[in-house]
Amino acid sequence: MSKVIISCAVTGAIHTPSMSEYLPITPEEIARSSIEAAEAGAAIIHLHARDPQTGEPTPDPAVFMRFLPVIKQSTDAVVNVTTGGGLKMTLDERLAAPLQAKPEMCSLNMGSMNFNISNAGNRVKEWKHAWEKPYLDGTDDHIFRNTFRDIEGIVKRLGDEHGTRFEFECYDIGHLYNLAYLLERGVVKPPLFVQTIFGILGGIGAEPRNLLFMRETADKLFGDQYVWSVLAAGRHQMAFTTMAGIMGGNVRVGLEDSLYIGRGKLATSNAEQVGKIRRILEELSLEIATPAEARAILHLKGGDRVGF
Ligand code: KMH
Ligand code: ZN
Repeated sequence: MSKVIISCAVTGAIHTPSMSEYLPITPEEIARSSIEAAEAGAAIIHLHARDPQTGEPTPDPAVFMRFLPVIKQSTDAVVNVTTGGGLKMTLDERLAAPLQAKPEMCSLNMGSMNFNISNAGNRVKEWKHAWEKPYLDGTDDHIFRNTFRDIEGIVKRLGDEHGTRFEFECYDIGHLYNLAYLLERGVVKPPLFVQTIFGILGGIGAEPRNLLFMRETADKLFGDQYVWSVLAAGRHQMAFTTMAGIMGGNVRVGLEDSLYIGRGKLATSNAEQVGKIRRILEELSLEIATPAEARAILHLKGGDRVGF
């Protein structure tokens, strides 16, 4: 049985500073939280950047460059940079930092979709920053754009030109078929790292039967040409990642996907979530992959061949 790759998504672009005081915001906080997550057992660190003053998601490569080298110098973890960016960014903005960083991995979202996070701030009593509420409220009219042309452009500009490989973000069954279409045409190369995502409003719901359905569909479409991983939003995070581990899959945790460590209890760090899923997996006699093992499983180019 292959070892389990733990990815940790440390800050994202969904949660806002008023939702949790523990969400890393500044480059220093993002670097520290990433290093702690790697020390706790994450082999892959998935990264977004935020405006250091306001916490608003930013595509600015200069901000990314304040934490990417620090993480690289302090850990052996695989650095995975978002191409999804934040909700209001154009595709060119989303690609600015990845094109400069040329990381070993980037996320690649496998379809255009509704992405409604307007309820994410329901428990917030007082907003710290003016951008937060309108940012979330606007998502009931938001289309997260990822056309076939967009996706193929990203594969060409990052994958073909810089050897970056991808975490294929699949939020619904159709996204698996989109990826299969690209595989058939030779646009993407195996082994595909398929991140199946549950519980985003606009994607497939977080129900165990959907986990089975996504897994069965991916097996049918990709056979032995893929490496399966699971993330689930909010309160479903630990249950779904545990199920994934039992079923032979890999897992993603982190404050991008859930701010909680238990019912009604905020996680105080990314490392706390990594430590929790690691304990659960090890109790199930599963072994955790090191960054070197993750690189071998996913055919990555190596941490010495990046642009930071
Ligand atoms: N926010 C996650 C559900 C990206 O960064 O490209 C998916 C994600 C997207 O991580
Ligand atoms: Zn992300």
